[in-house]
Amino acid sequence: MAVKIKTLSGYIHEYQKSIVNPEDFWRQQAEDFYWRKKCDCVLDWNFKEPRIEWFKGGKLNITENIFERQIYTRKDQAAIIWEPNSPDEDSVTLSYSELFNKVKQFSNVLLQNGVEKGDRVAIYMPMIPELAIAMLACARIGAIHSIVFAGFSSNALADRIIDAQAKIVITSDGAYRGAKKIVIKSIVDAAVEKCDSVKTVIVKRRTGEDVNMVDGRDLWWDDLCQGVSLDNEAETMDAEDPLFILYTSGSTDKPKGVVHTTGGYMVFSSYTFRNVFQYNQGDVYFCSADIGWITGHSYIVYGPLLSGATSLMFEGIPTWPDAGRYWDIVEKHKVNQFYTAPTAIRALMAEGNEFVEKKEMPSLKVLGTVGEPINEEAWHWYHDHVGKGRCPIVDTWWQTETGGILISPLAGIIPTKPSYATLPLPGIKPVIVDAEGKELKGNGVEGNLCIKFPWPGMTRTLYGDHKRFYETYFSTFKGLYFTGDGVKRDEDGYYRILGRVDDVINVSGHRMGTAEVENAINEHPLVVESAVVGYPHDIKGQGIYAFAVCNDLDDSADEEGIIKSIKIGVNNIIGPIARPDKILIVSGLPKTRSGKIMRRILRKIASGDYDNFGDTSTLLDPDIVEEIIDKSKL
Ligand code: 7RM
Repeated sequence: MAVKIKTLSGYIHEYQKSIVNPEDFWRQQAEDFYWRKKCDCVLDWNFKEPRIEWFKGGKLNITENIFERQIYTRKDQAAIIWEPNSPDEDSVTLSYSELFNKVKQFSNVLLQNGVEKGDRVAIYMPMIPELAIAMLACARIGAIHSIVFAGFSSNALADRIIDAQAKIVITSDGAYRGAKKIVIKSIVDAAVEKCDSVKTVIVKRRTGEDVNMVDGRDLWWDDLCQGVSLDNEAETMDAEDPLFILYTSGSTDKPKGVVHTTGGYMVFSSYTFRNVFQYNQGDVYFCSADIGWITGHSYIVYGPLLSGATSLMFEGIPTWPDAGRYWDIVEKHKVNQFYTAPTAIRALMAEGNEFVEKKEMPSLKVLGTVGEPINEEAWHWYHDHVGKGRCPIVDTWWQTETGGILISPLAGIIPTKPSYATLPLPGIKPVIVDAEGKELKGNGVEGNLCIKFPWPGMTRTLYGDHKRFYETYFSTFKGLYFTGDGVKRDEDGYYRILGRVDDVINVSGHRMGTAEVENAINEHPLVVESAVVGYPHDIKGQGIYAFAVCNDLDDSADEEGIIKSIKIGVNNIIGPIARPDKILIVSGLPKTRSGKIMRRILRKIASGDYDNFGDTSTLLDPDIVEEIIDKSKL
């Protein structure tokens, strides 16, 4: 493996180099890998169309870089340590050669079932090793995986399958989540009913319950693997061939299929993994995310495995059987780097210190966070109680679209500051612009976070909708990639992410479009219209507050019952992560004369801040605000 940055001056040097000549810098990073054919051109780009191509002409397979390239040195080393939901069940370790065999075998299974290069494969699975095996098998044969987090509803799954026109769905019978057993297969059945593109459903046994297998469509994973060869030659892929699609929420109701391609994503996910976490050979690295989100893609599977790391994958939840589950895992497997979300930290902090105090966790060297801003209190608790004051915290800022970490300390190298993502990684050029798009230079400024130069891990398009890709990220500020986040650069030049500036809210580190939730609420037969905003929530970071206008309600209406049924509706349409924390039934929404909802006012009411609504002169009906305020106080 190429050089890892080891000192602050090393960082400064590499950063300078990467900015002066990004193409040379990334060409060097790409040299770590095995290319069946080297690229003709490191970078070709413009942010106008936009067109972003890295390592054009290069040919490779990402799984060949995980397995064949490393197999002689890492054959018996653990690739994945799988920790099941229940501490009473044995954990499973898959060495690089064992994982390799499983991936090759399942690649053959996919080929035998008619999956071809370029086909889309939807994966809807709990956190079991077969999830990683399925995604790597797709990558090996050149099929494009589209993993859907197994907490989404059948409707949400169907939307994603239809958008990607997936040919096959890979799933499980059920899932364990803490004390609960969850059905998975019947959710897939309900989704697939609406999806003509799906010809085959492959089902891995996990919970062993009875499931309905549709003749001619549904097949058991284990049956399919019986007697199948372990020999498989990886497909040759172009550097810019799509590797996967991952749907994420935006400010409109339809989720966006973020597309990542092969060569650039490979180089970027592994480079950032090694440098941010300062991973050393032999370390055990544990990221508590679900593979259904980008963090799991880049920092449980691809980044770590491309770096020859041992990656721990956990099926369960942090609070079951008790709030010490993570710390038990850290001690049991001697975890060296631990990466989680602020919402998990806050939830565990709320359970008190006794669980964490019982654990010394001497193996821990690095702690990471991702997904949302971390408040100072949670940062200090993490630092003092989990890290015992001796582990640097890497507060990593990035997005589904960025493919990997863009702004973060390098562990132990860049001095940290609570709540700050600190400095950009090499190759990353952040800029802050005001509402008019004017760049705010120098330190001590605050505004919209944009990136002005491409990096290899960035998304190339939205699946099937390049126009929307341009409009979402490149049209707000000409010539810049717009992140949707607000940011402050302090007097030291350190970056602090302030949160979304668009209609996206961040609930427990999960991105939710307010329009998406509104549409789900509006499906309710009594709801005429609704407005959804985020409000500060102690554990979730942001909670979901919905204002719903209902038809024909008289004084005797059962508002409680209506609220409950709206929540159930949202649950069915999107999934439990989108269920509003609070719903207020109101007789109207504060609108401007031109009919725009004044969300600013609703946000203030939702956060319990009733003074100073700013300029309300454009309000059509000021009385409505008074009514909403009164009702929200009840
Ligand atoms: C990796 C991931 C992206 C959004 C992003 C931010 C927020 C992520 C941080 C953060 C403050 C952080 N992808 N975000 N990391 N905010 N500090 N370290 O989360 O696509 O699901 O979400 O999450 O608003 O735009 S994501």
